[in-house]
Amino acid sequence: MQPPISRDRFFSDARSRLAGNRFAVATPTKRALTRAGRRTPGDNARLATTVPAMSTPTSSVSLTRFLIEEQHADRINPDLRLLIEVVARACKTIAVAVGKGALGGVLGDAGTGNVQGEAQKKLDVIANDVLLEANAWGGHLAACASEEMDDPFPIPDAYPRGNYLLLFDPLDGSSNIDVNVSVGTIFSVLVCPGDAACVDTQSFLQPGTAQVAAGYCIYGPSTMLVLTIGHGTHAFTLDREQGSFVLTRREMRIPEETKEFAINMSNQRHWEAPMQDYVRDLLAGKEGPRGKDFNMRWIASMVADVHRILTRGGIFIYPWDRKLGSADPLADAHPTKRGKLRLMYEANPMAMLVEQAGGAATNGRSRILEVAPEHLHQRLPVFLGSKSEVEAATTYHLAHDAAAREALAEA
Ligand code: AHM
Ligand code: MG
Repeated sequence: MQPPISRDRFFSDARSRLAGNRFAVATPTKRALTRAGRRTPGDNARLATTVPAMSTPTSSVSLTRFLIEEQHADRINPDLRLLIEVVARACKTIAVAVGKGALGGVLGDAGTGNVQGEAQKKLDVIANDVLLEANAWGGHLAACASEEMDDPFPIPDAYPRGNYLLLFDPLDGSSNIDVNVSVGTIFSVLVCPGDAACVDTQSFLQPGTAQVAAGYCIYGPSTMLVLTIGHGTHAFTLDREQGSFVLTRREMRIPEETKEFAINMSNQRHWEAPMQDYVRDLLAGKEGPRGKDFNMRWIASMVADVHRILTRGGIFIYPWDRKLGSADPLADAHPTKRGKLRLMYEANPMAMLVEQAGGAATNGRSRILEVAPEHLHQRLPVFLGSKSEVEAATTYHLAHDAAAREALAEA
């Protein structure tokens, strides 16, 4: 006979099962739940048999437990583990603010602009402050850098300084907030190089391959944290009742092939020739050179688009376009005028997550993680997702460049 099951254990099991998204077994009936509340001798045994497949609480893995197990496996040190926990805690606070919507008075413009000349939303500013405040006193960081701040923010002298650098886009896709579409926080963690004090911009200018952790938190129908520390990409869902992130997908894998692309088609007339060719062939479908029909999705919230791609495959593209400020994609334009998305706190962390899930990420010509940064707020074209599709899009650009070089040599 199975051991008796207490009322608390019964409900905690039910909560764990909801958090773990395992609905394959029978949900306890209302009567069984009522009985659990007013049990009499013998009821426990009956309950145990009424709900035979109830898993024990230990079957759900919290973010804390996941990180401690990674530490035991020597894949993360205690400082980085605690830093990630602090970021996750800040994301929970941001999730609450985002979730309040109009009731919290947090929608609309803040009336200020960021270094990129973009109007800041109230929630951009709130999310930035939450991340700064949460990370200031932990003792793990030397400095933070953010999409919303011109320069790095050194940890104040009043607090101990650590060895890590944290970069973030506090609320990506914030133009979607007022229409109640998913937005998210993107973050990247670097190590302070050499003996530098690490309070200046130069310390942050490291390629994406140097990231020791990267992730995003998506504030959607459920709040999810998707994380890599260089050993796979894993997804955690926020259990709102318990207040903790629970591992719901270990080792996410992006299918290598896809029939779905994500791009803002309204910019088509501003694209360069290889982009025009690539998308023309996608749209030609079965009858075209690609020999298959493609579907299109564009949420205009990178976190949400990338989350879909990590979940079911696809390619996400924000290509170079003429109206972004440079005259030629290959010309030596100012680093902040080479694309729409930012290298240090958007493209690099997303590229690491995608590569760790078996996908690929390029700027149309080379691997994003190997781009040498020149500017904290540098921008670049982004192609990421299903490996073979990213390779196909990249090939269109490289073949175009090779043909242009040949034509130049022959002239
Ligand atoms: P943001 O960081 O200011 O929110 O801008 C980035 C966002 C991405 O989330 C999204 O992919 C893109 O901008 C959408 O751009 P567009 O409105 O040009 O389609
Ligand atoms: Mg952004």
